[in-house]
Amino acid sequence: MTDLSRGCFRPLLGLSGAALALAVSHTAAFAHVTLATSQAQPNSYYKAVLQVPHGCGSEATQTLRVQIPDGVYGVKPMPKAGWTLATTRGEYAKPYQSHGETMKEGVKEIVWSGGSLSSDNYDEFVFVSFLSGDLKPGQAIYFPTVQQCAKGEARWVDVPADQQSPHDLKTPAPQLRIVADTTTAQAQMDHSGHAGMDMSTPATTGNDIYKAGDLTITAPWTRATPGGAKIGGGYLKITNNGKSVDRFVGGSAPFAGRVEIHEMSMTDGVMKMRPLPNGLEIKPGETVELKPGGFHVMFMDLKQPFKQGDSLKTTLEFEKAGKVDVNFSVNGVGAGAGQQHQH
Ligand SMILES: [Cu+2]
Repeated sequence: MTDLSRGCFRPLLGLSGAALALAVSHTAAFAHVTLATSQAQPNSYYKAVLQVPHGCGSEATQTLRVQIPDGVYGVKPMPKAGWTLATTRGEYAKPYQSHGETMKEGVKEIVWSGGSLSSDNYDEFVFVSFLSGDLKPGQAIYFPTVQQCAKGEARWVDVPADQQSPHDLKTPAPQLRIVADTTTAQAQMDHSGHAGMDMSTPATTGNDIYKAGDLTITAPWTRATPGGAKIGGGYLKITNNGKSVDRFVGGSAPFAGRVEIHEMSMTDGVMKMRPLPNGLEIKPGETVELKPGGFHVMFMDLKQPFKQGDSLKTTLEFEKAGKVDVNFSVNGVGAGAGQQHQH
């Protein structure tokens, strides 16, 4: 990856009016670069699809640059055939936690260059990201974007001032509205497995019952994983019908690199999750429920997406009852959904 900040790279923002004037053609107002999905929840994955409907006036677009705002983490751009992909990394305004690691820096700008997108054609430029839990519903964040052509450029970098609508701007930056409602954002790249605050019973679950020694395992289920999600949560009930303590210690699955047992809990007002290295105790006569917002099976490094309606064979492992094969039924993306948590 090229470090653009050391080359002839010029920051996107704070540009002079002269270049801006050059950029705007009479068709500009109808040729905004926008995000295909303009709403998303905090604390969730977001797949950004930048829609480019027009060149700089009649010129073909040769370069597209987009700047990543604060609160957008772990950005991974999608390469495009015929275009060279480069990123500039930088420090995050606020570090974030991912799988027990503190991430202090990441991609702050993406550049697709060396292509030629005719002004008569339309194309999309894609990246995936994670939206901070600090983003507030109602808030808008902006992804300033610049199209560069053989002659001139179009700078979609304007951010509305208070009370101003983006429609008042000549060259508005692509906008993402942060929303609270699950249903609005559900079609997007939702965190695949984790629901946080909402302890409600999921809409649908599997109905299978499995026996392993003194244990009864009921209704393993998971959710469809949209987009490129690499993790998924698994939920089930385990009843110990025996006289001694057993322990759910782990498992394996052909579709996942690792299978862990996690716990989600509230710490200082923030939903956090942690692996349980010693597994999960199941006392005699007790039923332990693994559910969104609490204990869960964590499928990591997924090798394939989970598709609704699929049944995913997984081997669960218990200290005393040993190994048992179960099937996790895959429900919809939003099944049992609540607040998403950061992974
Ligand atoms: Cu987890």
